[in-house]
This record gives sequence, C-alpha cells and structure tokens, in this order.
Amino acid sequence: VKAVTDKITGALHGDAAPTDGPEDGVPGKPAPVSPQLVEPTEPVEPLPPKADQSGPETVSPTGQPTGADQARVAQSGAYLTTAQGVRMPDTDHSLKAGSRGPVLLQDHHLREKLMHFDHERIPERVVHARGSAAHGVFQSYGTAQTVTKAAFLARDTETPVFVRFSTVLGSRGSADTVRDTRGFATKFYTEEGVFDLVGNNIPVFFIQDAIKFPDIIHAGKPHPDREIPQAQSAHDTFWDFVSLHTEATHHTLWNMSDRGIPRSFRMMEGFGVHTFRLVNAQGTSTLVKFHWKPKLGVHSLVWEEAQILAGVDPDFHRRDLFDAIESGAFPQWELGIQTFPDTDDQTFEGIDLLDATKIVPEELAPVKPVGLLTLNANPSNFFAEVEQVAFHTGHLVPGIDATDDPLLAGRMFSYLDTQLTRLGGPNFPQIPINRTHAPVNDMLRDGFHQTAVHRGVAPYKPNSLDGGCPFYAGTDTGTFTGAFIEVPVEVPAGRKVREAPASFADHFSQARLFWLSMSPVEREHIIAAYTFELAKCYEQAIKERTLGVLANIDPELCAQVAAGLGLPAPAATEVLVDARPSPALSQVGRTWPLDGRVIGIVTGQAMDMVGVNGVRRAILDAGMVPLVVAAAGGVLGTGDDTVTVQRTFATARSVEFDALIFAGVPGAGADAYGARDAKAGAPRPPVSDPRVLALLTEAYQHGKALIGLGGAEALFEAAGISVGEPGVVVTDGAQGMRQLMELLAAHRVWERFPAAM
Ligand code: HDE
Repeated sequence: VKAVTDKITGALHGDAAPTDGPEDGVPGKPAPVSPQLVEPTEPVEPLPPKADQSGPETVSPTGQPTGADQARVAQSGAYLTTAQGVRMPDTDHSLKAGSRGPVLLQDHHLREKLMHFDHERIPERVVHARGSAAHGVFQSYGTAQTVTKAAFLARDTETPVFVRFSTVLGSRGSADTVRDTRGFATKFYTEEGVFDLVGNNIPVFFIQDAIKFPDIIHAGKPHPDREIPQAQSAHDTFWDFVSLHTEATHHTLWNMSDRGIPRSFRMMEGFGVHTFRLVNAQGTSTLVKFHWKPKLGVHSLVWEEAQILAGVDPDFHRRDLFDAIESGAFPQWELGIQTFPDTDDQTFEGIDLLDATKIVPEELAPVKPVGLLTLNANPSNFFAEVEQVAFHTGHLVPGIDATDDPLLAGRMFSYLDTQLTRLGGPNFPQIPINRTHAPVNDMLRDGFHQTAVHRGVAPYKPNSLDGGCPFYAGTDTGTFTGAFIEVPVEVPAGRKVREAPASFADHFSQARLFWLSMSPVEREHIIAAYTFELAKCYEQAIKERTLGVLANIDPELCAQVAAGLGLPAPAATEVLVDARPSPALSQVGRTWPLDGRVIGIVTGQAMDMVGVNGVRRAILDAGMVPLVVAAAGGVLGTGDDTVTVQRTFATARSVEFDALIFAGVPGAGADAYGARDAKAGAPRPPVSDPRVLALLTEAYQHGKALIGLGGAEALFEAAGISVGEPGVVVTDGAQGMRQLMELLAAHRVWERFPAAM
C-alpha cells in the first residue's frame, strides 16, 4: 500500500507527478510530451483501456460478470461511428449548402449528436443528490449465522458490493462539507440476489412516520421563492419545522454535533436506522439494528474548516475517497449487529424498537461484528454507476426481513417509485450497476428501456405452453425457500386510525442522553452550531421556539445558545430525565490509525532536502500522505536530493492538511519559510511570508498538530504561538515524527478549543 501511495501521491493531489529523474519539472525546461498524447494523423489501434475505461464488470472485485457489454466501452475502436455503427469521416462540421450557407436538415449526424447531448442529464435524486461511490467486497465472519440464514453472512463468504455516500439536502453540484446528514447506502450483490442496506451516518431520523417525509424535506430544501440557501439547514423554514415538530429534536442535535460535518466518508459510522428482522435456518426470528464501524475511527471537521472547504475544495470528500482508493489505502468498515429478542411488544429495555428517533445505547446492547467491508475500486464512469445506481429498502434477501416501523413501511414504497421518474421506467434493474449477480428468471416484460430479449410465449403462471416454467423455489426439495417468506408474527389487530403509539411521544429523553454523552469540547461545538444556525434565521419567533426545545434537552445548552442570540433562556416544559451517558457516542478520548492523513511539509529552497526527503519517507511509511509546500512550484534541491513542490503558498490552504510540519534546518532562518528575498540594500524582509503565517494560525485555530523541525521558533513566535503548548513542538526529525503520530492518533489537539462547560 505504501509503495503505491508513494508513487501517486503527487499526481493524486492534482500536481505534477513526482519526478523519477532530477530533470523533470525543472523550471524553464519544457516537459517532454508523451508520444501517447499527440493526436494521431491516421487511424491507430487505441491504447489499451486504462483502468477507468473498462466496463463495470472488470472492476467487480471478485470478477463476477455484471453483464455489461465490453464492446460498448467508450473509445474502444479506431474509427468514430454513429450510434448505428456507421463510420464517420468528420464530426467537426455541420453539413451546409456551401461553407457560408445554411445548415441542412438532412444532417443526421448533427441531429443525433445534439439530440443525445440535449438528453445527457436525468433528474437528480430528490434527496441525496450529491454523492460519491466505490466498489468493494464484503467478507463475512460467519458470526451472524446463528441469527440469519442470509447466505452472504455465512462464514468466509465474499460478496461484491457498491457503496454510495451522499449529503441529503444539496443539489448534485453542491459542496461536500456542508452541515448535513450523510447517506451510507450499500448494495450487496449476493448469490441469492441483491440486498440493499440504505442507511445514514446518524442512527436516528427526523420523523417517525413516512408520511412526514415531504414535510421535513420541503422545510430543509432551499426556500421555494428564491431557491436559497443551497445545501444548508441554517434557514427559517428548517428551524420553523423542527421547532414545531419536536420528534425531530434528537436527529437535529446529531446534525448540530460534529457528526454533521465528517472529516471524510472513510471516517463515518453508518446505521441502518430502523430495526430489521433476521430469520435463521430454523425459522427463529431476531430483531436487529445494523451498524457500520469505520476502521479509521469517527472524525469530523471543525465548522470553520468545513465552511472554508466548501469554497476552496467543494469536492473535498469525493476527492478524499477517490484518492485513498486509487492510492491503495482501501477504506474499511466492520458491519455489526445489535440483536434483540423478537418479543410481541418489540421493545428493548423500555426503548421502542419501531421508533426511528431512538437508539439502543451500545452499552445496553453491544454491537457484534459480523463482517468486513473493503472499498477497493473507484467507479469507471460516474454517470453509469454513481448516478444510475438505484437503492431500495425492499431489496431484501432470504434471512433479512422488514419490521412494522412506519417509517420503513413508507420507504418500501418510495424507493421503487422514485426510480420510475429518475431512471425513466421500470427496467432500471437491467442497468449494469443495478444488475443482480444471481440468475434472473422473472415474468416481468416490456416497458421503457427493455434490454432483455425474452424468449418463450407464456410469461404467466400457471402455464403449460412453456412447460410450466418457471417453478417455485423449493418445490423440487419439498422445502420452501427463497425470499418473501414472512415470519408468521402476530399482526396487532385494531381499529383503523391515523395516530402514533403512545411510546412515540417521548421526543427529548434520548436527545438529552446524547448531550450528556458528549465531552466538553463536543458540547461547545454543538452550542456554536445552534447559535450559528439560529442566528441565520430572520424570524424571532422561530429562534425563541427553538430555545424552548433546547431547554427540554439541557438548561446549560439553552442558556449558552440564548446568550449567543441575545435572547432570554426559557425554562424547560418537560421533566429532564438523566439517562446513563453512552461513551460510545463521543468521538473524543480514543486513539485511531493514521492511514490517509494528509501532512503538509512547509519548506523552502534554503532547506536541507535530505532532511525533507527523510520526513516525506517517514510520513509515507506511516501510511499517510505528504504534500510539500513552498514559495513557488517546481523542484527544490540539487543533485540526488530533490523534492517536488506540490502546493505553493498561493495554492495551499490549511484546511487541506491534518497537520503541518515546518521543515527547517538550523541557521536557515526565517527566509527558509518563504520570506521574500529582498534585494541588497532593501529593508529587512518580514520574518516570514504572510501566507505562511496564515497557514500556521489557521491550522492552530483548528486544533492541528504543528511540528517545527530544526529552528521554527521564530516563525511560531511571529504567529504568536508559544512553542511547548499542547500540540506545538519544535524538535528534530525522528522525535518530531513520533510526536506528530501521537498527536494525530487523537485526531486533533482538543485542549486548544475553548471548553466553556
Ligand atoms: Fe431515503 N430516499 N427516504 N432515507 N435515502 C432516497 O431514493 C425516502 C430515509 C437514504 O445513494 C430516495 O433513489 C422516504 C431514512 C439514502 O442512491 C427517495 C423516507 C434513511 C438515500 C427516498 C426516507 C434514508 C436515500 C431519493 C421516509 C436512513 C440515497 C433517490 C420514509 C436510514 C441512496 C432515491 C443513494 C434516497 C425516500 C427516509 C437514507 C426519494 C420516503 C430513514 C442513503 O426514494
């Protein structure tokens, strides 16, 4: 992994590829043009397809064919053709009556080219429009075998998967780092058919009943009159709704916590949210909640970083996922299950398992690992795969079943329905990314975009004309098998009513549980987030009403936000229940692997490049990504000891890095950090380039480790940062790397944040 990371680090970060020889990239010397990149003057065999030009089946991790036609891979032949396969001598000029005359209607090539172009876009998803995805493999441990007969959860089974991460509110082109819930949807191509686990990075939802979904989404989306703000909850309609509809309180609190601004898709948990029902080979059922646990831990941005990134690099999460996979640093999650007895009341320790606004704390029901997900291949074509993938909560396999959660019931309807508009008809399961890897023998026929050429005359059952085929699964063995064999649980009888059960009326106890489980610094972030969002609202009544909601979570939270808004803090209207905090909910206090962390090495021409190369190597050896930052682009150093610059002071912004190293050498002085050389006789240059000072102070404010190697005291001093305070270290190479790794393992230098409580 490290070798690959090393090889592509520079290229991945959008810079000149790291040089093999000292000559490449020397300023002033034109780079040699690769013969492969010159436009040929006569037909030549195309280059072998690059990894990202092969059809979906070549990237299926276990080599399972997905049915994509390889002959239709783009740019795969020597000659341009029309969609009908007719060779074309020209695609640059319309057919005209004379070179200055009118374009002729008979130009079918022009018509075809423009017609296709005009229809390249399809409706974006109504929610979760902005997303990124990757292929991977799921390896089952077999530990779920006692509770489910699902074949992909049997011991040592490998299943290809496709996972799409997303934000919820924004449009397809919106920024990645906005404060929002993240989607975490997994398609398992199991040998028994497709299983979709369509989850989020937050374990609870805004609403308990699917009938409220249009309401919460209309409230969160931009205002209907001027269509702003984009991808934000910081506006009146959102807070209007959630302050009135208090079952949203728990989810909203998670959004205002650090979970609403993840550092990376690779560092998020995932949750199935609803309670599902597992069934084992003996027909015994168990209630279950699904969890994804990232191997890299759960980490977040700080709000200012997220905001800056939305402008500096709106594709931050997409880039991060793609780069990590491309470099061989494959992200991993363990799938875990919390299991509960399938009792008639479907509660556990008093918690209603059918209420999607409630969690079951891990301390009450531990999460048992059942398998490992590894994402190991990027999509080949974003549209074909990421846009066209269609998830559906009803894609279930034998051994996994739905419960009566009223939110889940609505989803069972909605996900099929939405594809009709988005993907243009009922045959979307035939799109390569959606194709099951199990044989299909259905009796569904015709419809828009039908690509199967069905044989036989009797797509109905019973029939005699097609030999009675297809037969029901299990008729040959006498045992009923397959999906949609319902567990014969009692369905509670009752009057037809439009009402929620009494247990759904508790909207605050778990929000308080979450608040009480946060560390002081996490509480501070929550207070800041509520204060920011409410300050963006115009309506005073909405702010006041929300403070009333906060009072029912915690008086201190309410008081602090009220102070920030300049409003009085109301008293609680509910009795506050102090549940036992759940340490598993906090992101602070543990240490985690460092893989894929991005370290900026700020250096200059006057530096010792042997030392800088040593630091680069140590960072790579630790599985992290070094990016060299200097005053100007090009190559630093001479002879064998050179380093390619990947960011300049003009392009580097602290938010891109998890930590900064100032790689100086004793005696090099401040000039080394880019103080612009003054001409002889000119006034003394500033102690350092102001852009370096900005890099430093911003990284300091965001709680990042700052390491000065060999004489960065003057620089730190110029930025007003004291060496020796938490996370600010000036030392030598080896010691500096050790300290860097210790600091990064905790994600941030938490002591640096004000913790008011
Ligand atoms: Fe979704 N949701 N949802 N949702 N959802 C969609 O389906 C819907 C809910 C989630 O990457 C849509 O194909 C209703 C909960 C994810 O393609 C749509 C309700 C959870 C994704 C839809 C919910 C989710 C979607 C839009 C309330 C977490 C992105 C496009 C009953 C457990 C999947 C599409 C992807 C997408 C409806 C609630 C997660 C409109 C009606 C709860 C991750 O069908």
